[in-house]
Amino acid sequence: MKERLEALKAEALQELAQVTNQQQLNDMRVKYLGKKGPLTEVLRGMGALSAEERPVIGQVANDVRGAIEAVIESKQAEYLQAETEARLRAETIDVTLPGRPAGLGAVHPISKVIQQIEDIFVGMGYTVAEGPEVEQDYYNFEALNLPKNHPARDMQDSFYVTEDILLRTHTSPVQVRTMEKMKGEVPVKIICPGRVYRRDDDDATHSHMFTQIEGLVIDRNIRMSDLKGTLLQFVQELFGKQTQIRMRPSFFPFTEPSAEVDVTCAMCGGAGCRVCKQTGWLEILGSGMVHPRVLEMAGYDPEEYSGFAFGMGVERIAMLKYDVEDIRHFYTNDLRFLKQFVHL
Ligand code: 2NM
Repeated sequence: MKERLEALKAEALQELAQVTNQQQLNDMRVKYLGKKGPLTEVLRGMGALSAEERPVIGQVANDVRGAIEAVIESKQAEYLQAETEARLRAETIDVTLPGRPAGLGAVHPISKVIQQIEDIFVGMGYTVAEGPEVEQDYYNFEALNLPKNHPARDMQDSFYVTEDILLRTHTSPVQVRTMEKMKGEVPVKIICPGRVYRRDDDDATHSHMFTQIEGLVIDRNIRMSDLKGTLLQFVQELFGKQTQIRMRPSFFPFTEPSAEVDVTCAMCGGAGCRVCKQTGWLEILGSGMVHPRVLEMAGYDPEEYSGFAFGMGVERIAMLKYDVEDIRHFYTNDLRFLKQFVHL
């Protein structure tokens, strides 16, 4: 029996030496150490042995089992280590590789122009004021010298929420609210950027929603020349030092006198081109001296104080600055359009 065990050990160790993978090793474990294996069979036959032989053979059987197990365990450890190493190799991350470029967004051209205009006026000592887009009739019309049934109210056909509440048609109500808050204190020196709404049919140059920036200055002795000098300084910072302005008489219910302001066309320098329709001039601003009734309603004595105000459409300025031919490009959010402003 001892010889059978030694032969079994030799056979197992020789066969184990040929094993090259985990599957074969599992098979060997079952074959030699399993319940139906030869070792179990030998141990089961030990009952037939004499009392002297039994411990001797038992010892040999245990040694054989131990030797086979030792080889299997050592191979098992070898495979586990090889598997771990292969996994680490496969899952290695090279942290020194450059990252994938993150797509950079761009500031929307309208936001860009708002920021530029705000910077220019902040540089002149103005404060930026904002207010609600859903506004009361009083602030949008009444306080701006546009009483009920005034023809200018039809001129700016509005979006009404109720009989008394509407989407603001200009940012002037923010200026009225600011004057109210200032309670007659001077100077008032503000610009008001924001969205405004008018019931127009959309086309290449009109939108029912657009962006306006209005300015207001109130103090003692504010004159038309202050308005003119301010606007000249403004357009020269925005369009370039060579820019000139001209003022033409106009009408607004909330200013008297009123003037439209034209700038020399930056495209052709005033020679005449497609953009300025051969006139050399571009209309970009409405302006005037604040109407005494507007001052009075907002709590400023028109005998002591005067002011100027102006307003402009941001989209129109952005269209001129960036040579955009259709206002609807600003709202369509076509990435082919927006991406052109990444580097601007
Ligand atoms: C314009 C043209 C002329 C204007 C007037 C006022 C206020 F509130 F002070 F009366 N704010 N803005 C004004 C004047 C706006 O936009 C074309």
